[in-house]
Amino acid sequence: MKILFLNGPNLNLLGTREPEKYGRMTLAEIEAKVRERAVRLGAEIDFRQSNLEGQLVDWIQQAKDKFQVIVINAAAYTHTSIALRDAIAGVGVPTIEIHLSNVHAREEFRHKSLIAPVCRGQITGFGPLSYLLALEAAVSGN
Ligand code: CA2
Repeated sequence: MKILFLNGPNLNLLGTREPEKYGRMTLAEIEAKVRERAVRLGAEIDFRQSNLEGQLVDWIQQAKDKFQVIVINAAAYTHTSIALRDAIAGVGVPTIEIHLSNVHAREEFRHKSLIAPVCRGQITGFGPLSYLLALEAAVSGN
């Protein structure tokens, strides 16, 4: 099974700034953890990050027939992007929304996710573990 992990804007800064909000692990370190677990679960993963909304839309569209599941931390685009929502709805690949922080415990503008209604589910607030929980959910296929 092939799983596409997508990461949105500013997540390339993880581990370098705002550790009180997002922890001390870099995105590369999170990727390494996901890869390690994926090997154990017999899954193949592709792990990408972009600051550009259009790039994320392109990757979602291209996932059709190549990946069985998309796991996405859309970062700030979660709360703003109709384009990402339309891409997820249009591509028909089951998609899991994830966040490091608990978006519902933060500013009100983070409570609304434009992509949540077209995702299979949402995992929020478990730090890097959110990525591993999403991997488990993807592999379980529920
Ligand atoms: O908690 C999450 O995973 C978020 O998706 C992170 C986004 C935020 O806009 C969402 O509401 C929740 C922000 C990612 C920014 O990451 C940074 C990391 C280090 C330094 C600055 C930003």
